[in-house]
Amino acid sequence: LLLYHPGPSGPVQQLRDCTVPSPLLVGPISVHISPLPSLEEIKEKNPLVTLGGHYRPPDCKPRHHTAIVVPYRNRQTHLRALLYHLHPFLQRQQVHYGIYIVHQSGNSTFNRAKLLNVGVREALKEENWSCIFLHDVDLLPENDHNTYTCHPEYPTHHSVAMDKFRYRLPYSQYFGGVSAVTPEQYLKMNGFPNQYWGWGGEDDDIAARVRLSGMKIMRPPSSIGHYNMIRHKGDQGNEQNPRRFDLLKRTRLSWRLDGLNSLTYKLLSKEFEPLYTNLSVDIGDDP
Ligand code: UDH
Ligand code: NGS
Repeated sequence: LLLYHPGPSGPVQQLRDCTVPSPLLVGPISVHISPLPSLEEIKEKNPLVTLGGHYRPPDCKPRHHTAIVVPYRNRQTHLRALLYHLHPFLQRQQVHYGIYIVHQSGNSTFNRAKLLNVGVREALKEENWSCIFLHDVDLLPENDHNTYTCHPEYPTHHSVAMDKFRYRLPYSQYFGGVSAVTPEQYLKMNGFPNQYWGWGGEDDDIAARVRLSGMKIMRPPSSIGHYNMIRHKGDQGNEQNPRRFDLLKRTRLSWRLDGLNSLTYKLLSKEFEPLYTNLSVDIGDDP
């Protein structure tokens, strides 16, 4: 039911709050789709998504405003699969959302956590998001009861049951894959480390920051936080970081100095694509 009242500049639509849980949820979903549709086809299946990959539920007032931030380089088919699954998934959850792809330009060593810092900062410049999801491009959620919203007090780790780990946590402090913070939680932990160039450890550093800043990690039930990882080989330019163990030993000392408060980068372009906002960024190189 819609209610209308006249606003200062003509009639303003007043929507009822969206109900919780969303009546559109279906539970477990299959993510095995082939052939993978083109971006054009995905766009056609999601007519209410606006330029830059934004969406608001059309017939109720959303309770949540979630930015999805994806660290990215050279994973085109994964990106297409993610967009194909995530748009309808989030629409069924009736959240107001936007998808930000943070593309590391150039050939310097990949730096996932720094790209996430950039994504959070740029997303918050654009809108007053209440929740920010940090989302690997190759992880497809398999149950829409896994809602893409934030816990008011503590960061949440969502990818608790990935097929590649036989639907279990690989270890209790694991924080990789898909996780979420509010802007307040993000500030409290001084964001993420900027110094992890190459594969490994940055997610463990983020988990340590949660603890060191006086918070703890929340998780959805393991039966709900199911993810399918798209299989792939190791990436060029993201070789194992031999320094990760030394860096992790120092997180207790470094987290206040390195993070959101020391972040520098050059935003090369911001493109409003039909299904996502593409941020191309120069984050420098491994010193
Ligand atoms: N990513 C890219 N491009 C790259 C590297 C990483 O887009 O070249 C992004 C992407 O969102 C990916 C995330 O960073 O999902 C994490 O990358 P990852 O390689 O750490 O993790 P992933 O789960 O693979 O993709 C883990 C196994 C790969 C080889 C392990 C080496 N020991
Ligand atoms: C740990 C890594 C994490 C990584 C996790 C899962 O050992 O960064 O394995 O890796 N920590 C360190 O290397 C210190 S995976 O099985 O996905 O390749 O996320």
